Amino acid sequence: MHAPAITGSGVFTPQEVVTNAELVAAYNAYADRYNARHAAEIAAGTLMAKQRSSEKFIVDASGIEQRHVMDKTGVLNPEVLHPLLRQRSDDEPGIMAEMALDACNTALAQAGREGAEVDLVICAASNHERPYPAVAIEIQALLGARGLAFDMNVACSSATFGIQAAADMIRTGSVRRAIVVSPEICSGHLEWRDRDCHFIFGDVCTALVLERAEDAQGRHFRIRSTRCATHFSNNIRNNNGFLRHTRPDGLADRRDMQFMQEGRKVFKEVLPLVSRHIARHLADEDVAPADLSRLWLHQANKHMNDFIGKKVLGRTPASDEQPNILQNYANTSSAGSIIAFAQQSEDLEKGAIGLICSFGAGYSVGSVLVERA
Ligand code: CO8
Repeated sequence: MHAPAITGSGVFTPQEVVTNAELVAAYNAYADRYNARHAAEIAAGTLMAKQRSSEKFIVDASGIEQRHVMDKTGVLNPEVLHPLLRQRSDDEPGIMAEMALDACNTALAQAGREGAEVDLVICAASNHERPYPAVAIEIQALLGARGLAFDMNVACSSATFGIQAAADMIRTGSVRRAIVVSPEICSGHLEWRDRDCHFIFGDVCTALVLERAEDAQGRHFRIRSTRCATHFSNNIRNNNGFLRHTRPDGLADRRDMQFMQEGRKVFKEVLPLVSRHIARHLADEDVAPADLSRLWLHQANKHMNDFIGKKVLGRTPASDEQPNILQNYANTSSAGSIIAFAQQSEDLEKGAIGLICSFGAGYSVGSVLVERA
């Protein structure tokens, strides 16, 4: 058995930023136009008027201040309200592979490695731009990597589940060096015409290099253990599957073809699930909460993270103990906890212990216990 380690991390951040002010202005223009167009039905009581969105609500309810997106022109056009991404030819790299290449190259440079030294690529994300060929295999080819590659989807927990899969393969020796890459184009499956969720998501790509600890070229994080769990719930759901066209209304612009959630239920049900999961993982590893130097949590909601941090540590964590990046990135699904890890881990001293934890649709929860080496 070999000890797996995280030896490099990379984040590709799209250049375009949508502030809450821009988002709310676009949504409110859409709502006003919608209400004007449907004034007669609304007056007759056969249609509900659209309520306006508010910057104050968004910050107070979630802590999100802005998000990065792959295209803001469509997102901010009240007649469009979704990103406009050109159709690429089959001979060009796909958009997810392009984002992935950027993040992977940063992670490989940090690890002191070349693409050709990688023998496993897992593209772990909450949506893939096509079912086949796997996006991971395209990334493998662009990197010049060897071995095998496959796509994984466990929604917000895709990256941590991907880390567990890669770490286990490194432990047993079936692969020597892996990349877990998470290109998340959440803007493409967010319903921007729904004020309950239009503020939640952003786009990004993260990548991690995992290899045997003995192969590490420099400072790294040894993976002490991983733990993944799932519990079925319909409270976060998307029905845009491949059978869509077989349904009688298959081409309709149905609301459930985009991201749907019962946010308040998710909030209430996921918090105890995650707190218990982390507590058991730490206890099984004989790690006391006081021994934890850092918690890199899933980035969906600041209040959720505050609650989990307090529950795990038994006190209010300092901001550097439980860093949040969601104010800048919003929820980036599986990439959120990895952005926090990539951007806020360099300062940790040898021997420091930290925990990456993601949670979300499924429900799913994944935790990775790491030690600075
Ligand atoms: N502006 C003004 N008012 C608003 C707005 C708005 N934009 N939105 C809602 N309101 C109103 C509501 O209508 C409601 O009004 P009323 O009381 O009159 O009914 C009131 O504000 C309160 O609304 P909520 O109860 O919805 O507000 P909450 O305090 O619950 O906050 C949150 C909403 C922020 C969504 C919160 O519930 C939350 O964060 N929940 C947890 C969500 C979560 O963690 N989900 C995980 C999803 S991510 C995931 O699993 C990945 C899925 C795959 C990726 C998909 C990518 C697209």
